[in-house]
Order: sequence, then C-alpha cells, then structure tokens
Amino acid sequence: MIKKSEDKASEYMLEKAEKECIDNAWIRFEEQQPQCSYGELGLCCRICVQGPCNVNPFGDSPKKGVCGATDYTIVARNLVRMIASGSACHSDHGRHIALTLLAMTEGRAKDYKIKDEKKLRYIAKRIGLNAEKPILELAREVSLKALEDFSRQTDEYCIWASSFLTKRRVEFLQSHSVFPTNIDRSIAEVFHRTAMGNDADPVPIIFGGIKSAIGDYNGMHIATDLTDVLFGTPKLTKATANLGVIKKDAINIAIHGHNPLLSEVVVDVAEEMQEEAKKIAKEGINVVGVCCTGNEVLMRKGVSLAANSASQELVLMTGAIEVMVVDVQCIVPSCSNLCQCYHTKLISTMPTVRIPGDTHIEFHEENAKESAREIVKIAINNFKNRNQSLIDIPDIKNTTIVGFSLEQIKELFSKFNKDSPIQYLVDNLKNGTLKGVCLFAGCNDQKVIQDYGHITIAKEMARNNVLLISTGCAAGAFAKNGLMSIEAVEKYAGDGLKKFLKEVANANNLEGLPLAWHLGSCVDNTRAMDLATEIAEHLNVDVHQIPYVATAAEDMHEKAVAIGTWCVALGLPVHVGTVPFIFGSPLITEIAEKTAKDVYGGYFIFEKNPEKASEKLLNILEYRRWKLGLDEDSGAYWTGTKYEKIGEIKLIEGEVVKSSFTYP
Ligand code: BF8
Ligand code: SF4
Repeated sequence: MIKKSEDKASEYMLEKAEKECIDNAWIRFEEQQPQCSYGELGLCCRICVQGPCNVNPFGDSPKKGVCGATDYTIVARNLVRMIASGSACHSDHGRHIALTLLAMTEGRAKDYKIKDEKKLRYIAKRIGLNAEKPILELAREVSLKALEDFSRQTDEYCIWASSFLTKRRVEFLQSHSVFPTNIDRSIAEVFHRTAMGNDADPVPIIFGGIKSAIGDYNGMHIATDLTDVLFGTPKLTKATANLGVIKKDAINIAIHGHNPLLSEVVVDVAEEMQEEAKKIAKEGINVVGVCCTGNEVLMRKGVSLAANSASQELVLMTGAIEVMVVDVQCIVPSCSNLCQCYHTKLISTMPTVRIPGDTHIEFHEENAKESAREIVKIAINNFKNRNQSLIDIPDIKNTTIVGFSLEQIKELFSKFNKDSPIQYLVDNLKNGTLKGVCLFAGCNDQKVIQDYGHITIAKEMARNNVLLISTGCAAGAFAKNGLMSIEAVEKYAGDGLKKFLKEVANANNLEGLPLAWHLGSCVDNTRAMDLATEIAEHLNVDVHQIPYVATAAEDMHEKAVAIGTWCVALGLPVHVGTVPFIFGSPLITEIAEKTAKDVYGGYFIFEKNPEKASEKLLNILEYRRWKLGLDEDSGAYWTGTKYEKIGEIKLIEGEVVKSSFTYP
C-alpha cells in the first residue's frame, strides 16, 4: 500500500479499508484524478451562467472569459470568495457564541453560566468598557459590543480587531482601507464586488479579500474570547489522543465539528448519566473528540481526541461508535454512509448542517441540556445494536499535555517575571536560546500524506530551537503522533529548546512540558496572534519584524485561506504546503509572495516539500533575528535566499516594510 498517513492508527485502518473495500476519502481522491487543471490554477470562472469560462494558462486563446474577464480578474475573484466563505464560517460561529452569552444574561439560556469572570473583565477593559460593573450586566454589554461588530452601519471600525492588534498595525490597516467596520458587510462586499459585471481590477478585489480576512480574525477572536468566558480559559491538562481512545467496553460518543456550545454540555451530561450507562456497558460513557470541537473539549475538559479531519471516517470504521454528533464545519458527508455500514447514528444538531441519512436534533441554547440528554440516551440505547464482529479499534494512542491558552502561557512565564511574563520569552528569543516561534495551523488535505508535513516541519524546527505552537488539525496531528509529550522533547528538541522547556517546567514544579504546545481549535489562532502581538510590543516593533512564522503544511479548507490571509496582513510569513488556486495569474501570485511583503511585512511561501519548507522558514527566522539585531555578533549575512554564517554582516536584500505598493 502507498503511504497515505504518518499516523500509525490511520495506516492500520486504511489497510483494513483496502482489504475490506470500505469507501473512504483516499479512494475517492484517487477516483477524482486527474483533477481539473483550470480549477487548480484558479482559472475557471462560473460566476455567471454564460460560463464556465476558462483562460488558457499558456497565453493562447481563449485569453478572456465571455464577459472579457482576464486571468487576474478570475483568479482574484475566486480567491477572495474563498476568503469570504472562510470568514463566514468562523464569524458565524463567533456570533452564535455571542448570542448565547447574551441569551444567558437575559435568562434564556439557563444551562450556561460565566465560568471565567476574570477573562470577561479583561475583555471588557480591552474593548473600552467599564469593567467594574456587576458581572451579568457586563456580560450583556460585552455580548452586545460583539454583536455590533456584525451589524454596525456607520464608518466606525470593528472593535475587536481595533483592540487586540498593535496600535501601529491598526492604524496602518485602517489607512489602507482594509479594516472592516462590520464583519458581515466585509463578506457581503466580497460577493457583491466579485459578481458578474462588478470589480474587475485585481488589486481592489484583493484588498476586499483582506478586509474580509480581518473580519475573519475579528469574528474568531470573539469566538475564542466568549467561549473562554462561558466554558473557562484552558489550563494545562493531560489527555490522550488517537483512535485508541475509543473503548471497546464503553458507549462511545464522538463529538465532531467546531462549535462547543452543545459538545461542552454533552460532556457534562454524559458524566451525569454515567451510572445509568454503566448498567449497559462496563465502562460507561466515553466521549471522544474529532476535529475542532474535539480540540475545544480537549483543551478545557481533557476529553480524548480521536481524530483530526482526515481520520474522521476512520473513527466510524472502528465499529464502536454509538453516536457521532456533529455541529458545523469540516464534517464530510460520507460520514453518513459509513454510519449506515455500522450501527452508528449520525446526529446533526445545527439547522445549517443537515446530512442525508442523519438524525436531526436541533440545538437551541434555551434547552441545551435537554438536547444533550436526548443525544446521550440515543447513544446508550444504541449500544445493544453493535455488531461485535465489526469492532476493530487499533490500540494506538498517545499521552498529550494540552491547554496552552495565552493566559496559561503567561502564568508559566510569570515565575520568571511576575509583572511582564512575556518578557521571559522575549529574553530567550533575544539571547538565542530560542531561535523563534512557529505556529502550526490548518488542516489535513487528501493531496498529501496525512500529518507528514506538520510532523516533518515540526521536528526540523524543534531541532533548531524554535518554539512550536499549534492549533486545529495541525495540533491534532501532534497530539495523535506523540509530539505533545514530555518524551518528545528529549527526542526532537535542540539544546536551546530543551533548556527552555525544562527551565519553565522546573519553575512551575511540573515534571516537564510537551514539545509542541496546543493553543486550541482553529478560531484559537487568535491566541497565537495575541502572543505575536505581545512579543512585538515587548520588542517595541510590529509583528512583521519579530522572529515568528506560521505554517499550514496541509491546508484544505476555505477557512485556512482566510486565516492565512489575515496572518499575512498582520505581518507573518505563512508557509502553505498545498497548491493554492492562484498560479493561473502571475500577477496574483506575485502579490501573494512578494508585494504583500512590501505592504504588510507578511507574505506567503508556497512550498510542497516539507524539508524545503523547513529550510525556508528557518531562514526567515534567522533573517528577522538579524534584522532586529538579535544576532549582531554572529557574523551572519543574508544572501538573498539563504542566511550564511560567515564573514561580516551585509544587507543584500532587505525585508523592509514600506508602502511601495504600485498599481499594475
Ligand atoms: O477549523 S484545521 S480541517 S477541523 S478547517 Fe477543518 Fe482545517 Fe481541521 Fe478545524 Ni480548521
Ligand atoms: Fe465567464 Fe465572465 Fe461569466 Fe465569469 S463572469 S462565467 S468569465 S462571462
């Protein structure tokens, strides 16, 4: 069998699937080959019914669509529509949490309460409210402020992004007309301007996409913040990850999707119903997570993580899942077909995500516990319907240490500097113990070996003393494959990183810290940006200057395109390991790789090969260190493509951030 996954449990299940002819995404991916080259290049336009129109990428006819749209118009339109869709997903999730918080303050969501008052007061202060008010009143004000970011019709800017980014970044983005006043409007604007017969100029189209991406950041930040308020800000927690967390003798409930509003309650209700469940199954109820809902409850409740996105079908193939309950996003429709091969019930809960064959229990925050109870009961009753001969759970799982919210990170560092915890990290960056920080984000993508890109880059970064932080399915990859363990530090960390992690662990009386730090689900990428912002502020520079990079080695979803775009606009170099749909336009590719750097200081690095990507990311970190003057004595210089440690320091090619954006 060709290697399909770096994850041993996935490999085991895929071998079984091959032997038993069980349909799965890897098979369907093969069936899709060859995929449409026009689509892959971003050159297929089906925005109006005169299409689909294609543009010949080699310069021959056709050079334009029926309406006259050229390659750069078509590619730019397709790209920003992906960003807007990603932004819609994240921010709708954020809105749902804000509405629930509001409902709670009005007595309409009795099953929720404020778990983290301190965080609520911190957010209130940050967004300019009087944080001393009674807590319920304050929660109401904060939720209304959040909802304003979705509904404002004036020219005032969105509050969240204005309050959490560096002052100079905010001013810069506002002066460049890419700062949203209203998240929904930034999304609607993209669809308006890219509809047939509207904006054909790629530059304003891209700016519209960036505005929507900042809207994405804004909506995600709201989601993270208010989720922390309702369910608690994550703290260090031990858990286990990979398919081996599914238990043969338990009633297994898999929670899958992104929005923790129901899954948090399912976990609580399952606990309450344990005794009842133990009468049916020896080990009672076992809730396991899939994708980002999985990450949410892993971070806050230590619920085991069974799978990241590419292995979601493999969870069902164990034959031991009584119920898979899904909310929103990244739920493949094939889950339904797989459930029908076993006794598993697929329960959908959101009116916007129905899947043929599902059992629909519509979730309303007014009666969250009731819905959760109904779901858990279905799971208990379904245990008897198992076909024992189909049960096959690979005995593969890893211990993981998770829960690295920014608050938790600061608490760890506060043992060294109580007043300014991040200064400790900055000192370690300055003195070279750490070379930089690398955020591992994004998905699994059927186009590459599952988890291989994430893991290969992580090992190389760790060996070079880069602090690894992660979210989403990248974090899932590390959790499942043992990189979120103390043991991984000994195996993979360079001396500097080892020293740093041991020093922090010792100062906090911990037996150790994991090699890769789990910051949370995809919306929690805002935690990573908050960390970058604080590092920049401590160094009195902006994010585009700090030794901090991001990688989405296996990106797949439109949400990842939105996140990558705001990371770039906020100053981060972002590696992307799968081919984006932009290479059909040399102009758009140039904007993403080079012009963005001139304007925002962040830029995309498209590199399929993880080894080469590691080298590029390390070079960028070295380069930024050198530009900041952190390695003045190292005698290093930049060749334009590589950092050389010989001779005197020379500036050959600057990464100078200036507004040199010229109109094509
Ligand atoms: O929001 S990393 S595959 S599960 S999109 Fe989806 Fe991508 Fe996973 Fe989480 Ni994020
Ligand atoms: Fe073709 Fe233009 Fe319509 Fe696109 S908008 S499908 S290029 S006619």
